[in-house]
Amino acid sequence: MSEPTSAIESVLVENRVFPPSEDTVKNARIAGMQAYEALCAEAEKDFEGFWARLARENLQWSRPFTQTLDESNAPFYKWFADGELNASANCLDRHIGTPVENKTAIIFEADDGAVTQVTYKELLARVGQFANALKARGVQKGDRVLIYMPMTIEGVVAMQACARIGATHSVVFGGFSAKALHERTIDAGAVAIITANYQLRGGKELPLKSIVDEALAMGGCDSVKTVLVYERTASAWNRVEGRDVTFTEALAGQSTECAPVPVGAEHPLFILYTSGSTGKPKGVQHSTGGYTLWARQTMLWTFDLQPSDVFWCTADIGWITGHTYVAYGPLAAGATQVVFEGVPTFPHAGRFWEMIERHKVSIFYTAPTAIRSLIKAADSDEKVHPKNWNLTSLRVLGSVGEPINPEAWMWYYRNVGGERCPIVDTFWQTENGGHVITPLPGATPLVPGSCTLPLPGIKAAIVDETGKDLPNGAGGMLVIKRPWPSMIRTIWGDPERFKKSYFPEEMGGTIYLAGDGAVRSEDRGYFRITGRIDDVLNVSGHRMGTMEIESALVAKTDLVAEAAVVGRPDDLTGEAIVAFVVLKRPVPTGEEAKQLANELRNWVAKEIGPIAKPKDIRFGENLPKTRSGKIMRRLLRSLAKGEAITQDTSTLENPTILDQLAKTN
Ligand code: 6R9
Repeated sequence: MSEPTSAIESVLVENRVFPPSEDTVKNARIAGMQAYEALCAEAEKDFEGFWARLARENLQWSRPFTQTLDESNAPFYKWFADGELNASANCLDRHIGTPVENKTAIIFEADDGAVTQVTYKELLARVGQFANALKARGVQKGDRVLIYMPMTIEGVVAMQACARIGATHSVVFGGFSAKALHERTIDAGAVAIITANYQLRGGKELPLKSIVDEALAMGGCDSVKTVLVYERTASAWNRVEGRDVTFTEALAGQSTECAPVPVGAEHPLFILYTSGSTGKPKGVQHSTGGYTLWARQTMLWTFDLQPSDVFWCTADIGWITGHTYVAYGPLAAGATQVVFEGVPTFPHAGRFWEMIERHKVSIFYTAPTAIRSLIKAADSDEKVHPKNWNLTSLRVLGSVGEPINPEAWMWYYRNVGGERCPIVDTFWQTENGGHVITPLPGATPLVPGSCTLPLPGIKAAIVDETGKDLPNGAGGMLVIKRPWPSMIRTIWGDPERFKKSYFPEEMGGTIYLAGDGAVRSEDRGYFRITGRIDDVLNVSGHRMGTMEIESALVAKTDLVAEAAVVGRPDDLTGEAIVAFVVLKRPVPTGEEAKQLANELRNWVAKEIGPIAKPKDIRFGENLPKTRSGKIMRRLLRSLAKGEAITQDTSTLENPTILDQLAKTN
């Protein structure tokens, strides 16, 4: 990267622009803004032709498609619908007989530092064998399989094996509770669950299998016939005879060859549950054709992936980022990638930098929350500052999951990227399948804190409530005006909710509403995401519904009468969860309040998972409500931030509750 055009050190860092260096442009896949604009123009001129070309170039079709986009039943768009393919074949088999077959596909680094590598050929054999094991247990095309696994090669193999036989996987993050797992197992109607006895994180052994047992014991999961258990550690676990089988037993005698099952392009590759505005998580359903196309294409465009790159996305396979940029994209693009089991702070907070040096990582993709916590660690301990490691292998950096504040951007740019590596601040969502608004390393002049411009073919815009375009500089709602291949197809089992959540009638019913607020800069038209406009919080890059947490709190019926949850800005985690709780007993104070707050925190961890624990719990004898009984959430947001109340509170039944709710416990 060349010097910033304006080097003024000020808080207005957003004004600084970092154009790509000539060298980066020269060797890039999309070289310079003209190349980017040419692709946008191609999509503008012949939208379907553009996507058809990319689908043919990126994917191997066992039956070519003849129709590109079917809008006849909008917003249930169909892409490449009469074509047939297999996602696993497009990640593995495609490389056999090419120089990629003996290339390292995955460099796995375990929590304890042990390193294992597999080539593409070896990975294909492992996926084939696992696919045969699934078939032997009766799993068929169209079945749903739940995956509750640690970050391991086995986790990726399990996902690929499902794809290979046309089974739809649903990965549940290993930090979710038995209750969350139970809910998802039933909603998906899973026939099998793939798990491990334990997972290793930060030197600790954490249970997985016993949580599966607990979930299945909650009842209503009769569809589950098999639980496959990867014995990650030597520790004992409880076996349920007739239902449980270890990986070793299941794989014994199975051939490593398994022909990939061709499926229609619209066949559901996976369901991934994410938080929405109600208490019930949404099963986001993705397709095989459109999704795999974008997973590969964005690896090439956004990361400018070259054959010699070593790619590392730090996301867990339990999130969409781990689906698209660990389990599918890097493999479809023939990359060598690092898969990491552990956490960034174990055994020390320089682990990421040490691993970049050890594995010569050239493309590094992580979340702002991780960067902020590592900045903090480096500030307090020089020994874990990135300067202690050789990071010269890096050439592209990425950010995902939440807005990156300009200060964190600058630190990442200087201390990790050596002022040499472009940072791609990729905006996208579980529902998008892959990147939608992002800089391109060899083209886009970067502005810290901005995800810059939509990818070619993505018609992103900022509109008001009626769907009318807003001018640059005016904040509004982020929408995508035309369908794109990797978009969500429906909410599993709830098409009405799909329509209602994402395609508002007031905007005509066919425009995708992202649920984020955004603004475009006056000068460049660059997008900056201002945060969710619905009841969804973003804590450390994890999506949490306020209603989900409220439902969990009121489920503690012996203690809680009512609860309201809001977010407040947090320097480290982006947003923090604040819960306002009315107990079925007098408002506690002092030690009792602290103890009850802790009890509720642990309860939420048990109901949803530790990531949903409120940071701050406040007690009051009531919640502030309007005359019609609506909770005044805006008031609660002010209280959460510790701001003075400027809103009209004359309608409050009992204004003294504001003083109660202002106190933290
Ligand atoms: C990929 C992923 C989606 C929500 C999204 C937005 C926030 C993601 C962002 C970003 C600003 C970025 N978000 N990337 N905000 N800049 N580069 O994170 O999916 O878990 O579904 O979250 O995350 O608020 O709506 P998901």
